[in-house]
Amino acid sequence: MRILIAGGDGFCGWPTALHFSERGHEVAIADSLIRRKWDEELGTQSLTPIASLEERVRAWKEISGKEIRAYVGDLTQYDFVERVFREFEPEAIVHYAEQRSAPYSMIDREHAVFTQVNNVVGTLNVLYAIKEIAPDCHLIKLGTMGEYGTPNIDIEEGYIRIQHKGREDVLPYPKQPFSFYHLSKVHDSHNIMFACKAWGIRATDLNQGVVYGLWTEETKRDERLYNRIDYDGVFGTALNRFCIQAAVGYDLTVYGKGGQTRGFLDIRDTLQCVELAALHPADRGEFRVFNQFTEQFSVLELAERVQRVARTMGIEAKIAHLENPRVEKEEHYYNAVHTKLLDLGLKPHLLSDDLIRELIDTARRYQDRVDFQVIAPTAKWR
Ligand code: NAD
Ligand code: USQ
Repeated sequence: MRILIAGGDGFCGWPTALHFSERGHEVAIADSLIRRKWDEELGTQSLTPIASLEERVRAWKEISGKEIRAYVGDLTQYDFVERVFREFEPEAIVHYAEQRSAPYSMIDREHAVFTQVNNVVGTLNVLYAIKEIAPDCHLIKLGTMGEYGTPNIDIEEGYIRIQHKGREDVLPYPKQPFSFYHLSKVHDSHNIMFACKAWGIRATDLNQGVVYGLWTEETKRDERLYNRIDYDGVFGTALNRFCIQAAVGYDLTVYGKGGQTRGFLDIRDTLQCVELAALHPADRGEFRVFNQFTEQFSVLELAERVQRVARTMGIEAKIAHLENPRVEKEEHYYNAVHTKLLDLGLKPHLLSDDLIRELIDTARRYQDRVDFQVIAPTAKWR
């Protein structure tokens, strides 16, 4: 299959590109490399050292004998998207290329506007490129579980059957997103759903939970293939942050009570899910929604788990309950359905103490790269 990985220089995108290439697919990456600029803007960097995209692709060729084409450009520029589609003629596109941090989108007006323009316009351009150049191309779009928020009823996979005044319909599940970033994903979902209906595009929206872990089979093979992992207060996410904090002796940053419950998954399962979606494409005109996570945890549960595993490694990690910078429920009901990917054959890597130990070990190895000044949360919702 000819598969385009938009956002292929990022945390999920780079290992995905290698995963598909290893399995014999023809892979191209499209990325503006803007994520590396946000590191500079925020004065932070990946815990692990990462090679340039050019070097990554060259190293992969040397190690595997396989070629990955790299297109550097911005999806918000239609001439770029058009060129990539005309030259590469993708049969599927995995679209990761968005500003993905909720705190970044809440820094101020400029960051909120940037996030929504970047994400919504980029996705619209991809939809037009599919319509005009590759109408059969399957759009595999990364959405987020955060589109749903935390309603006091079970969360379904994309749609809910509703009875109202004696009539019944299956409608998009109500959305109560957590931030301007999460809102951008809702806007994308609406645009994609409409394009499927109007133009007969095939699309799968993967409402992904929080991704943890770092290493995949391919990224382990050589230093030049290492993936990025974020620990800072803007791009770092809950479990990965806690492991790195434990390793460097920084109190684990639980926001408020820590009763916030979310869906989580191992990065190796991100690759599996995206592959399953690609191998079982949506029909023409179909807008499929899968909830992409494997387990639910509260933030405090994860911090306590990291604390326990760290203790077995001789580390006494403390938990700090920081004032919550976000507006969110700290105690709530949460039960989200996630069976569609399991039905397609997903074999989850459930959270293990070994994975936590491996992350703590990795963080110890690179502890000199950790800057304590960027760990605390800075963006405030109020
Ligand atoms: P990331 O920031 O590491 O990677 C995103 C990549 O997209 C970067 O390399 C960036 O340079 C590129 N990009 C951004 N805007 C672009 C544009 N306009 N044109 C071209 N390239 C652009 O993010 P990630 O953690 O790999 O997340 C990938 C996707 O998965 C995102 O859409 C995110 O919303 C979604 N997601 C991530 C997580 C998670 O925990 N990391 C969880 C759920 C969903
Ligand atoms: N949290 C803490 N301490 C921390 C970091 C986070 O208590 O140090 C809490 C947050 O308040 C929140 C929860 O942990 O309640 C999750 O926060 P997060 O930063 O780990 O993840 P989030 O902001 O939700 O965003 C991440 C990705 C995003 C993706 C989303 C999936 O950055 O791209 O869409 O996870 S989901 O959470 O399902 O919306």
